[in-house]
Amino acid sequence: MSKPKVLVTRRWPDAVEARLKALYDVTLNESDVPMTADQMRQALKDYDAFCPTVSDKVDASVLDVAGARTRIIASYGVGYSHIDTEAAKKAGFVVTNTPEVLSECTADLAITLMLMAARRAGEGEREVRAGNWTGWRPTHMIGTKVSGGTFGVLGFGRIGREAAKRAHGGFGMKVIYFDPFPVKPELAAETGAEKRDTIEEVLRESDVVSLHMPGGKDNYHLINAERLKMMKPTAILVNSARGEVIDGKALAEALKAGTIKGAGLDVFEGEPRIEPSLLACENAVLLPHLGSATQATREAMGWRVMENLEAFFAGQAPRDRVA
Ligand code: 8YV
Repeated sequence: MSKPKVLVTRRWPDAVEARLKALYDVTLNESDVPMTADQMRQALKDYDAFCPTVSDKVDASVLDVAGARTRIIASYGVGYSHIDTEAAKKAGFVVTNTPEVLSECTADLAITLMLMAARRAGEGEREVRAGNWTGWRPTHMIGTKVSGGTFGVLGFGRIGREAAKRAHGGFGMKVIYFDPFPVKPELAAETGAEKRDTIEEVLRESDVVSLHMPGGKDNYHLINAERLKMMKPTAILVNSARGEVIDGKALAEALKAGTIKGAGLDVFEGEPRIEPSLLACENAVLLPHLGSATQATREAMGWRVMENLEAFFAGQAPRDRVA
């Protein structure tokens, strides 16, 4: 029997690619340019499995393809708002993601963003590199103390809870959270996290607000001008979830006006494009979607895609099926 044909839209860690090539007839898209909708439609006709990343917008127009050969769309990443899962279901595609394996590293990055924004690390580095540092002085580049403050989590899933563990265990922060779904008491107990019934309560009470909900239309611009005004003027906003959860223009205005103190952002609506008014904000830390970017995690994500593919082609249910 011939090997299933698999298309991978981005390069993966070497070890995972080697195993993938041993098992399947693999095509790796070597280009750094995301595939076009037409190329993806063609891929769905030519391959048994299609493995996209967050950079590939697999929307209804892509999925509505006559004579598709693909049966599984195995995404490399936990978030899957780049795939229209409703349309995929309707068209008969199985869709999988890679949960759990990237929770720790993404939470680490949320804490990095919190500290960088609170302690003005990006600004400081820019000053040193530009040769503008004139020496130590008591009033130079004063930041915000996070230790002992309140860490507000919006979306208390795996990554949100890992971030809370770090904020609580490492920085003695009180944890509060909002999640539209019930959270098991033992999971909240790990950090003594207190539930709040609304997003607004979390915004009003927190010194740091960390976003950990999925992207997509349900959470589109959840953090808007009105909600930013509910935050403390000393507060820091952190986003390691999805860019579209924040209205970027409203955030830039809030940062400029001093409505909030600072922001740490790893994800952007329409990335890699960045809202120009955000680029102009010294009090925003901007990173290029590095949440899961460690060797160990990127390999683990690859192994998880492999596990899903292997189960699927063995006629079993893949463990991470989301559609
Ligand atoms: C991934 C992420 O690296 O997994 C996710 O949802 O946001 C990232 O950390 C990226 O999405 C790869 O597809």
